[in-house]
Amino acid sequence: MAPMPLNQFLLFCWVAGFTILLECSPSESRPLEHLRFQAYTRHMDTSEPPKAAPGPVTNRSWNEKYVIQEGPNGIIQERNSTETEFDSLAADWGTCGTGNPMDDCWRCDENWESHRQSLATCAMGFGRDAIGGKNGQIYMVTSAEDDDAANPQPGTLRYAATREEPLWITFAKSMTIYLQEELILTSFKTIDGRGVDVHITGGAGLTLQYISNVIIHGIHIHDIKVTGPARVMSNTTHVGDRGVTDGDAINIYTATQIWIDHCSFANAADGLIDAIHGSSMITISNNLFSNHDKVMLFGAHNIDTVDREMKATVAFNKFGAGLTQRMPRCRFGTFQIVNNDYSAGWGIYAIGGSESPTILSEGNHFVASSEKEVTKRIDDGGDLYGGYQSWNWISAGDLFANGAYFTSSGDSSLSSPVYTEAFSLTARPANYTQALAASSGPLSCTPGQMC
Ligand SMILES: *[C@@H]1O[C@H](CO)[C@@H](O)[C@H](O)[C@H]1NC(C)=O
Ligand SMILES: *[C@@H]1O[C@H](CO)[C@@H](O)[C@H](O)[C@H]1NC(C)=O
Ligand SMILES: *[C@@H]1O[C@H](CO)[C@@H](O)[C@H](O)[C@H]1NC(C)=O
Ligand SMILES: CC(=O)N[C@H]1CO[C@H](CO)[C@@H](O)[C@@H]1O
Repeated sequence: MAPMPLNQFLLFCWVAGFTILLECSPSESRPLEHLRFQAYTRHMDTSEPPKAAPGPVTNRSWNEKYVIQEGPNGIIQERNSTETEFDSLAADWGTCGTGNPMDDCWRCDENWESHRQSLATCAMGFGRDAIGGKNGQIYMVTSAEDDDAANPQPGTLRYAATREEPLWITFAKSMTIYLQEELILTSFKTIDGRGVDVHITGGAGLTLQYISNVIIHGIHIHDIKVTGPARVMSNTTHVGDRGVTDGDAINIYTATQIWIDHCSFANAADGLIDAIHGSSMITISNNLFSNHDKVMLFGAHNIDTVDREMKATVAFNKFGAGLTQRMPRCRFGTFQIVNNDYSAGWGIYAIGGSESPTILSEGNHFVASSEKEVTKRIDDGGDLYGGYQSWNWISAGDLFANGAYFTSSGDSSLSSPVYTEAFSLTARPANYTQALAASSGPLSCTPGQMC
């Protein structure tokens, strides 16, 4: 298919209506994810979107009406089916009708508690290869204590997080963990808060440095403070002298294959999630953010050209009340920001950056409050790389309300290689974004029932 300007492309898809999405694909060379998950609709139905309630998914009628499913052979077929047909499709294809593709991968499994590690196959976006503690043992945290950061006691989160072997870390009961010092994780760990209510609050946050393959799912992290200097174990063979922390809820430093899903974040001394200094292959999905100034930072410095390699996906998050800026703020790298709910507005800007990052904004729902512009190009004193006009920022299929607007720049063709490179998962129509992000944050999960 010859490249086509974005507006013509969208019109084509609109008119094409029920034709197979593949034909609407702006590029033939998109990664595997595109082929695997290009289900879902381009029907552009204008009826009211569903009000998906957080909690168990029991009513599938919405998906019956809208979803197009991809079959086992990669054959995409429109589904206009009855509930019975749906159930058999769901069984065949492992979907469950939340409409949210990552959730569909696991949320309808009533036996989620005995299949915890199947979550590790559900990541999408650039962090899709993050396997966390898959194939490791389940470690159950029994104590909320954090008495000795240099020599953690068995049963604590810090003990589990610093072990050498892969671990799938769960919690015996609901608990509030006050971390005396930053919690430094090792590779191949999952922190899985499903079934309990875990809050990390009042003290330090999490540090993911020089590691890979971490999944953090279903925990609350809030009211994080600056801590240190201190001696902190980073793995069982190393206890280091750490300086004063920034006070991030999660600090990702030179780390890759990271998936942060269904967590809630509010209020920290510095960023809620900062991924810096050569970090990459990150997916931040289904999280609920609220009450904070500097929400999410990708790349910290105007001289960190190593961050040109950074790739991150920000998908299905809800940016809630009381947020000011950095949803996210990007430097150098390549970012797909897709199907996020920005309906609570933003104080200064939603999506911004410096040093010519590539930004592909798709299917987001932006509702401005007093500040109308979604975007902000920030002169941080670094190289402008030919000026703001040449930075590749594009909005495709976003929904704007209350005067919100996105200022595009650079390449204006969605089919150009620069945006193909930024593509990591297929956007759903922005009309559905609020419903898709409605169960953001930790889910309430009961053993024997769907989450
Ligand atoms: C499912 O939702 C639809 C529309 O919201 C409603 O008409 C129907 O009665 C619901 N079915 C059940 C079993 O709750
Ligand atoms: C789906 O349903 C609509 C109306 O209910 C009908 O017009 C259409 O032909 C159906 N499509 C398929 C593939 O069965
Ligand atoms: C332990 O941490 C130190 C300091 O970060 C690092 O140099 C070392 O390679 C780590 N060891 C292992 C086994 O990961
Ligand atoms: C609720 C909502 O935002 N509905 C919109 C869905 O998309 C159509 C077509 O773009 C709009 O007209 C609706 O307002």
